[in-house]
Amino acid sequence: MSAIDAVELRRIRLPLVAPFRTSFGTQHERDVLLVRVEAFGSEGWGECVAMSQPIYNEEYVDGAQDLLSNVLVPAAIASDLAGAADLTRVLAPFHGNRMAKAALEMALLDAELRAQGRSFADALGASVDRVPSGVSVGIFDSIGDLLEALNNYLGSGYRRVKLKIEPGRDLDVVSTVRATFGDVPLQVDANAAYTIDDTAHLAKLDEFGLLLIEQPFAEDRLLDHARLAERMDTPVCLDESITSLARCMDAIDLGATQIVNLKAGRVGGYLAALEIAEACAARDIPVWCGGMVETGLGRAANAALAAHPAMRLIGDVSASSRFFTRDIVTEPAVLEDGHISVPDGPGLGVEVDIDVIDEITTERRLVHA
Ligand code: OSB
Ligand code: MG
Repeated sequence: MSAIDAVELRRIRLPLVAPFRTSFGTQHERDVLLVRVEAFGSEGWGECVAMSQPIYNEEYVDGAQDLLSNVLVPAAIASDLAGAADLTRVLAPFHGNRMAKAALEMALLDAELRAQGRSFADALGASVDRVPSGVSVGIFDSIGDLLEALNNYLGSGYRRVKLKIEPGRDLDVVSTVRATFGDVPLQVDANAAYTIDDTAHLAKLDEFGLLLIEQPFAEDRLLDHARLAERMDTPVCLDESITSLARCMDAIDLGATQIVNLKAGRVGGYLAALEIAEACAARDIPVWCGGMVETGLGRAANAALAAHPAMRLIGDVSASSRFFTRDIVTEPAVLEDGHISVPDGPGLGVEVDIDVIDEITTERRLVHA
């Protein structure tokens, strides 16, 4: 039997401070699946970053919850799992579903590291104790409202801005933002809203000196991204397409990605993310830490990952208040001098506020060993 004594799955609902609109839809709240484990003589928490519906990638919260409760958790409990790093091997027979797997691994890592008195930051090879913070800004109907939001973010100290774009809301938006805010570090994210036929149009973004363009085309269009990269000076950066170390290396070798947005959930967990970060560093490919509108749990883990030396660009690791009025941890991430500090306590280094979690829990299921 494994070192896992019990696993609890919880669904919570967290309202967002404002709707978050991307080319794939508008979010009004975060519907999150939390995983609590009793393992290695300790307790740990994980967070599944899948969205309510399969509109960012193919995963979705109900699917992840079903798979975890009926397949992944029972398999892990029945296995000879010796440590969190062993979970990849134990779950290897089950294809895909990386966000579901990542949530369980995150909880196990938290428990194991707490038992060892060791932090996520230490385990992930963090080299700094705070990271500069970027903010991902959604699509607005009114350019005036967008400029006002940007003015507030920049006023509070964010060091880099990512603008969501889509066909019809791209060149004009970027041009106006540049005209208003000058040479602020700026990049754009299309969430796969374009096709190769938009190449000439997208190349017009070159005049705005963007840091990068993120995922213009569909997830499986690696060669199209490589063709775009040949026609554009702005570096192409893949997000949705990067689902594993192999896919990432292929994308780099094909010329489909000059920079990598790394999200632990999308690649199956923080340990897989670390492996990718190291492989990118070995190839001199800059990496930055993406976000999935995480609660204070995922935000703490992301801050640790973003502190790795391979993270050469500013990531989407923002303050909790960018999305939430109330978080589920006792000390939510705050912006200080444009930075987020990297927790250094055991495990995730943040503590859950169980009263808040209880209050917003919509479903609960305990799986015993
Ligand atoms: O494409 O990076 C993305 C949020 C949800 C799903 C996909 C993306 C995003 C963001 C927000 O851009 C990142 C964050 O601040 O958490
Ligand atoms: Mg993205």
